[in-house]
Amino acid sequence: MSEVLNEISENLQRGKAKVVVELVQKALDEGLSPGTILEEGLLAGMNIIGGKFKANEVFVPEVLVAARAMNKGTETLKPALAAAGVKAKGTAVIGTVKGDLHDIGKNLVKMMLEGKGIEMVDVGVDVPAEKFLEAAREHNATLVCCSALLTTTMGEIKPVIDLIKSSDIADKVKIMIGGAPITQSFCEQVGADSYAPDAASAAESAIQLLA
Ligand code: B1M
Repeated sequence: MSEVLNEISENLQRGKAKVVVELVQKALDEGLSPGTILEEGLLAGMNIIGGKFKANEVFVPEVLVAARAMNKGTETLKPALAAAGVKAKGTAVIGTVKGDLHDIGKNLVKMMLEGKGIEMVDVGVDVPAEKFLEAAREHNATLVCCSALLTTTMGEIKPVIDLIKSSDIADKVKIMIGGAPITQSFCEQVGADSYAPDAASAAESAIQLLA
């Protein structure tokens, strides 16, 4: 692998956003393709962080700074990616359900999915079912991600699923759910397409759902 790609991956893992931006520009100047810089530099680094997070080797602050470096690097790369015709792997809507204001986990999941090349539409917190549906329609999303952190708000997930599954876009949209009180058996009970216990697993699951 090219030295500069290695450096991008390593600095991204350390959360050095400014250095990552400089290295992405250097890689472009050296003539590396934007797709290669994305896959073998930025995404490679983010995948390592995702694995370490899953294994409890790094924690939320490290993931957040790495994700910020990933976002800055991607911003630098975006014009070149668009020019080279590298397409996003799909669009997903993400939000925390109605009555629930917790957003740290949701933001982490969002960043990890962005790290996988998925275009994310963040509808925020305290999101009613109708807003998830409207955003999915408006942005032509094929994945809706619902986060819930309270036992009192996890019941708001089913109305989102019921509304989407009974809508005109039911056939093309998959639903992924997660958050501290959510389990696989709850996922099956409410009819979601997938449950992920953490942000790294959510990113893997999203890629499978979008495939
Ligand atoms: Co709140 N809170 N909180 N809180 N809060 C909890 C969740 C709680 C467990 C604390 C406790 O009592 N031990 C408890 C819930 C109890 C229960 O329901 N059984 C609780 C409570 C009760 C409350 C209030 C009701 C307190 C009150 O006012 N009396 C209130 C509710 C407000 C509301 O939402 N309406 C409240 C408020 C708050 C703050 C505003 C102060 C703050 C939120 C700030 C913010 O988010 N911007 C807050 C916080 C910070 C917490 C704790 C301490 C931390 C949550 C967190 O961010 N964790 C939490 C206790 C705890 O978890 N230790 C607690 C880190 C984050 C990375 O993890 O969100 O689990 P998490 O996300 C993980 C996974 O769950 C998963 O991936 C993430 C990364 O691995 N995941 C997904 C999450 N979403 C996913 C979606 C997916 C897939 C995976 O697919 C779509």
